[in-house]
Amino acid sequence: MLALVRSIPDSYAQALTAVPADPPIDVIEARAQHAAYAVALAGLGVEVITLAADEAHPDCVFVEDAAVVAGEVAVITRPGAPSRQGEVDAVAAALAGRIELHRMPAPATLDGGDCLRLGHTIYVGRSARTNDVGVSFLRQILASRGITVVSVPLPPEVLHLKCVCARLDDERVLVADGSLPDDTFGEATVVRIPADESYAANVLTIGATALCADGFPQTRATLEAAGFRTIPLVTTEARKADGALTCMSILI
Ligand code: CIR
Repeated sequence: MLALVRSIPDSYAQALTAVPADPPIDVIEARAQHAAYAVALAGLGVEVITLAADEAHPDCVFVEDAAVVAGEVAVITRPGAPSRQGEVDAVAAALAGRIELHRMPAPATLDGGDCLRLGHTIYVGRSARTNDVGVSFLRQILASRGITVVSVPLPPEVLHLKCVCARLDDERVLVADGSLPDDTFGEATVVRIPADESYAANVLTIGATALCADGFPQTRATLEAAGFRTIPLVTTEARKADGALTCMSILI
């Protein structure tokens, strides 16, 4: 497995946030936390490819939003935040030659953080960042590859679908209590965590190991009870910019 990650620019202190970070983002600490994330992935046998930071794009570390990989192809997205749309070129260049690329045209918008894959289904959050044209484009590209795209309406306060849930494996999804209707994920088994730990719903599983946000004991215990070895990672500086663990890599 290969993970594409992207270094943190000095401008990360100006990353998009729903509420201003208090205390402010510490870019040095953010880089240390990001390095630990890359080391954790490498320790699991993942080949980590690191793209250079782009000072013109404060949010560029959140590479997940720039591409959706499924069905042997990658859809290069058109991120919903205009300030982020220029992030995708470097990601597309890094993926070119490794996987077939399809570029999402305007007026479609879609952030990878809205996409959660379980087996042959991708659930796509209809957030403020992802519009119906974006969902339709993804559906059109993936239909011939045996992948079904299901649109999931999101309340306005949820930035991305995976802010409140994440894939555990092809049959199980981790969901923060009270965040989504019970029937959102069809036949999949829903593993619940308490609402007051909802930030920690965004876990990144690699096989039987779960990278999880440090400081959320009930989520960690839930993951271990579900059979995962857990690796807690400090994510305070990603969180200040409304980011979490899956946001910082594209897995191929
Ligand atoms: C943004 O608002 O776009 C970034 N500050 C955070 C993006 C987090 N990405 C993700 O959840 N996939």
